[in-house]
Amino acid sequence: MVKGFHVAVVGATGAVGVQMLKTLEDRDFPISKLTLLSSKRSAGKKVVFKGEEITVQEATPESFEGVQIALFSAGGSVSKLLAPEAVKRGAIVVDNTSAFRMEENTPLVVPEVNEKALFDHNGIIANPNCSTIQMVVALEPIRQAYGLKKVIVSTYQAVSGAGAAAVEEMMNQTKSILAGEEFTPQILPVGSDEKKYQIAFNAIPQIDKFQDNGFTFEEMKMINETKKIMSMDELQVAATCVRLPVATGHSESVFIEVEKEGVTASDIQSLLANAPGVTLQDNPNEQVYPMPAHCVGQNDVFVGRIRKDLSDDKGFHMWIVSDNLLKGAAWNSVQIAESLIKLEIVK
Ligand code: NAP
Ligand code: 3JM
Repeated sequence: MVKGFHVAVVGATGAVGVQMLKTLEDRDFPISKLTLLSSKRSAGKKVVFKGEEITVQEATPESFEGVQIALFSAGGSVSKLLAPEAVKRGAIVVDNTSAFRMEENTPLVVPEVNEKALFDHNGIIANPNCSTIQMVVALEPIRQAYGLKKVIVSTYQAVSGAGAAAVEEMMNQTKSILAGEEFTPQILPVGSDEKKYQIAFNAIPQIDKFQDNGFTFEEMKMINETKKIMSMDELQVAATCVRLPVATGHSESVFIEVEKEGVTASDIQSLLANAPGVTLQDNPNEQVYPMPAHCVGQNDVFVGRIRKDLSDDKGFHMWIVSDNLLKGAAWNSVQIAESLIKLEIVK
């Protein structure tokens, strides 16, 4: 018989948490007890998991007594406060926020790329940013085969990456605009910034807060996390992150420069056709390319529009799409938890 684990999901009622529960169900994850945690607001709410009703509880340090695996996705401040409390009580934490990602003793893991980094954990394992994850899954096989010198990415990010309330805001704005009614933007681009902008029928070139260097924090996450996951401090990375009125599914236009000379677009297509976690959708003659509406609900990273640059022999362009709530968050976390069991890091 497969052993079950006591699993806690922190932020179980959120956009990521809901997908976390669905993924645990779909994967038939070995669970002996499931503890669902949220803020005071949702405490008492009932959630059905595998046909059984579970009551959501307010997350407190004591909530983690006996928990073996804790999946955190309730924002950075909650993780900073409660992840150490979970570790103190013997749990291993998979954290979906940016709270610990760049700490030296915290592995930042995408199993297709650096699963072995899990062995170096000190109680907390960080799940990278959604936009970083889908990009490194597609780029790692290229890096291994041909070397990687430079990455320039522009993102087209879905609203669900900003939480359930942001999706509701987009839907309501859309209805208001179609009905010719007034509305006041309240959430996007960033909850804690003063100005709010319309997302319906718009594109907002700000995700997370601006840093002193002119990049946003989301852009800096992509830059720093990519180097850390690939163990390549010297990699040249630049990012521009843009929010679009798409509910789910992040898209990325990516330019890369490889180290090796003479690589062809079809070399890269063949490589990605057989890469773990990647589905190649690249046939311009038949208008085949990835799109967010077609990737929703799927765990893979979809890659297409692969073509060689017209003036740079080592330059390639591609289009990378994935479900930001699955590979970008819930599936990568559950996949990490599965790796922890497979590698006997949790027993
Ligand atoms: P969301 O839809 O707004 O949900 C937030 C969740 O956190 C809800 O379950 C909420 O519970 C809970 N929560 C809020 N304050 C809490 C508190 N003080 N104590 C305990 N639980 C609390 O947001 P989301 O989109 O699911 O994202 C949640 C977090 O996951 C984000 O803040 C981010 O750090 C991370 N995230 C990571 C990725 C990634 O790329 N890896 C992607 C998206 C999000 P209530 O129902 O009680 O409000
Ligand atoms: C995705 O702490 C917060 O306010 C959460 C901000 C946030 C993050 C983050 O920085 O953890 C919202 C959406 C992320 C992320 O994955 O980086």
